[in-house]
Amino acid sequence: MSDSRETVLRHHTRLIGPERASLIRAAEQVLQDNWVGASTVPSRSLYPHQWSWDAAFISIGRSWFDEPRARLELLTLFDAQWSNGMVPHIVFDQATPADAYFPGPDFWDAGRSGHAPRRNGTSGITQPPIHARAVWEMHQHAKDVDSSLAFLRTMYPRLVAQHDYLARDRDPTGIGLPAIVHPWESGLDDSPAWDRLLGALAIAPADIPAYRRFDLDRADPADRPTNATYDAFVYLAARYRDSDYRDADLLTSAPFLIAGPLFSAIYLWSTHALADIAVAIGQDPGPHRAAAVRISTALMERLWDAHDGAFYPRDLHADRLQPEETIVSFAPLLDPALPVAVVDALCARLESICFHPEAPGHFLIPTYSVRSPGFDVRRYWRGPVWLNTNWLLWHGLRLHGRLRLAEEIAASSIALVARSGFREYFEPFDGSGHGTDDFSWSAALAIDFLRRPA
Ligand code: 2M8
Repeated sequence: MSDSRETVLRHHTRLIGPERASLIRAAEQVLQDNWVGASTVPSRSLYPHQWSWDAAFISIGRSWFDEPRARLELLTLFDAQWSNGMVPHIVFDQATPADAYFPGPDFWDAGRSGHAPRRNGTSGITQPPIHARAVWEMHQHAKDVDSSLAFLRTMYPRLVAQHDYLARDRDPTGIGLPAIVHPWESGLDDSPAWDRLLGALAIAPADIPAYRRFDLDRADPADRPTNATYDAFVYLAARYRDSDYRDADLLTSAPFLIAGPLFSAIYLWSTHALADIAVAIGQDPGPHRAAAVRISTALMERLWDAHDGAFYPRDLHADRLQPEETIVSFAPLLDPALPVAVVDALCARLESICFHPEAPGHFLIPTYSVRSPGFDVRRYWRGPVWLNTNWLLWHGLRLHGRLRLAEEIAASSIALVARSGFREYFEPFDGSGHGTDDFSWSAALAIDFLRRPA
């Protein structure tokens, strides 16, 4: 490790020692303040409903200090699961005013699908399936083991249904990985990873339904996706909705159809968790273990670019990889079966100047290569550091014994929230906070970073 990197690590570690307890208390307070009765809003101002992968991150953090509410969070989410197994990306709070968030329940009109549980109570798309992993991680440190086992038993069939849906209905070209139909499904909405595909859509203005953004009333426009990006988001969501969410028609109803490294790697990591849950409750882990082997093989065969030494999303219409130096490329570190040479290649890239700014006061890991012409220090998923991607990489690196780099990422994450509060995301060079404040998953994952044993 270079001297400058030792300095980065010392600089950040120094920030956490004496402040640990008060930082944990402050994070717990954010989660308490954002609790709305049976779930947690990501942010009171910007995201006033329940989001799917947020709920998983939030449950993991909350489970360190309030196991019943952590479990209730996921039960609430899965109560809105569709009958085909799809876990919706938003569960709407019916008491929240219609102008609090766009697109709201009327836009999604989920009742058009025969699978939606209650008319218009959810969105019509999904998000990365990290829930089985969340349930298993919570069980690892559960103090009330009986209640936790009962929770595993309740959740197991629902989680299996979620995974079955992705395998059965979301693999239109049979590549063995789940396809997503919208950047919102990726969780990294306006990542440059999708730029080329969105740019090629050639959307006629008449095909974009009239809409009004409410996020710009509540957030700085320099932080949020541009209006042109939103036009594409709304167009794609309307196309899928207008097919009545019929997954059998994906090849025609979803102009944006990709299999991505982050969504797929999370799916795989959760498949391993499903096997562990099955064992804990006396079910057969065999089918999950077999699925994990298949997904791991498909990741390497379909998303690995041997020439670049990187994982990229695959456009399923053109059957072509979409090379772009974004954070999604590193998520396959969550695969325990990843060959050592591939782990080495990913770590080398992570430690390059593109993703590892090497000066004291700089922070890891930017969501886009700092050397890319489109790198943006502030805008949403186009450069800033996010705690959830850091947390995923931290786990992936620990899985492969890359402890020094994992520790650097943890230290950097903690330093960011200690310095700037539980903001939605952070500028990598000065650590300033952006997006909404009191953001639930930043608080929840800070707790997990601080409390999980080394
Ligand atoms: C962001 O996405 C929503 C749309 O789903 C938005 O921008 O309005 C993303 O960061 C997403 O990953 C996250 O789940 C959501 C709520 O925190 O906000």
